[in-house]
Amino acid sequence: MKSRLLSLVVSGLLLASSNLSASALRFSEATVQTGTPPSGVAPSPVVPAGGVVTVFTDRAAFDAAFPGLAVETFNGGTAPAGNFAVCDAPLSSVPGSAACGFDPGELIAGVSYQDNPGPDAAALILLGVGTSLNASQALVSNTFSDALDLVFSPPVSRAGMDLISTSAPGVGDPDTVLVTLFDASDAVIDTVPAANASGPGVFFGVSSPVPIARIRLLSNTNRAEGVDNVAFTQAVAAVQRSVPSLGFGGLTALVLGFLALAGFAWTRRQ
Ligand SMILES: [Ca+2]
Ligand SMILES: [Ca+2]
Repeated sequence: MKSRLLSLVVSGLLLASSNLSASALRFSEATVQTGTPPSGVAPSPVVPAGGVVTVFTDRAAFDAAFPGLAVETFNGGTAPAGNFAVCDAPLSSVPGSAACGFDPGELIAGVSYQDNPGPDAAALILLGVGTSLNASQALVSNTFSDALDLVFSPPVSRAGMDLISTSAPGVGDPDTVLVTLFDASDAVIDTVPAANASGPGVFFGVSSPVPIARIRLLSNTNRAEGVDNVAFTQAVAAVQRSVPSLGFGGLTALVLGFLALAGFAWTRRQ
């Protein structure tokens, strides 16, 4: 009898919570909450399922391993503090019709942000400062059931970002995000089933031996997931192709080597 009563209570609670989350299908329709502080839940271990990629959970360690990367802050867009702006997908350095105030070329080129399934109009949210307890502007998906895709062209060998997750303005408690990494042929490289995220953001970095063409982020609790402070590098092959120059030292060595050979040949002819 006791166990039946308990199961009824649990069912009731589950129903209540599902009704709560079902009340809004999109972040832009969610009711504003009064600043929910992070609950202090301990971060779960972040382990790639297939062990193919290397995961970083500390930005300082990621920066030390891959120094000098440009960082996309999303701070150049226009979203009111404590509120948000709605943007069309895809969002990139080539803005669409509603690009949340980003000028053409303002976002770092080489990556495009879009909802999945998508891309759709009004599918992205630029969070103003503090809206999800975020320290600065950040980009999340709008429809809760959607994922957020980062599409890289050319593919990248490593990427780091703060993972954001929120269910309504004012809400920033911890969440976990399923991260799926795809190669250029859209085959899965590896997955990270439970990367830590929150309204303020939790760092997640990845390095892959297989170039990454797409990173899909999906909240494990049906929230609006997204990113801030995104850093990435081109895959090694692409970098080598784009840096053919010898530099001054290399050129000097080449000239000296040529002169030495010419001198040797001249000496042999004497
Ligand atoms: Ca930012
Ligand atoms: Ca989602």
